Amino acid sequence: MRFFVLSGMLALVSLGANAAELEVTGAWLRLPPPVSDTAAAYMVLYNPGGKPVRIIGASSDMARSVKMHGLKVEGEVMNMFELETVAVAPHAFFAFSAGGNHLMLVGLKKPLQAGEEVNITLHFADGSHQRLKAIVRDMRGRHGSEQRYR
Ligand SMILES: [Cu+2]
Repeated sequence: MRFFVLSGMLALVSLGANAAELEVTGAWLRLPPPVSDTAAAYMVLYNPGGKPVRIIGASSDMARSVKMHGLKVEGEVMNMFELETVAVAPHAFFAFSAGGNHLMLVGLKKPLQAGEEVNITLHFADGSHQRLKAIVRDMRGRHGSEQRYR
């Protein structure tokens, strides 16, 4: 009997190790203007595993929903479009970055403060998920390329 309990526990441990997991660096959220209830989040993801990791969505306790967006230029206008899934290849990076793909927190539940950390959860196709923290940065007054997308 004791043997069965032990082997059950080992199975649980190995399941956890097999779940999709990404290395997250530099996760941040742009402090939105006070009138806005959306905020863009950026980060670099690395897949250290041997299988592709497919992100099928994201969520946050701070927002009604979190979308994955891409950007494309149409004429002189920069338009966002929704990404259904994002696949991170084995041993490859994927960047959500200013001026490119990003996460979009929609329906912020309260005003964000610079320096605050916001929980974001990535949801994977294998049913697992991963929590991360993004720090809120106030970029007002800085003239970078990303200013154009407001
Ligand atoms: Cu967006």
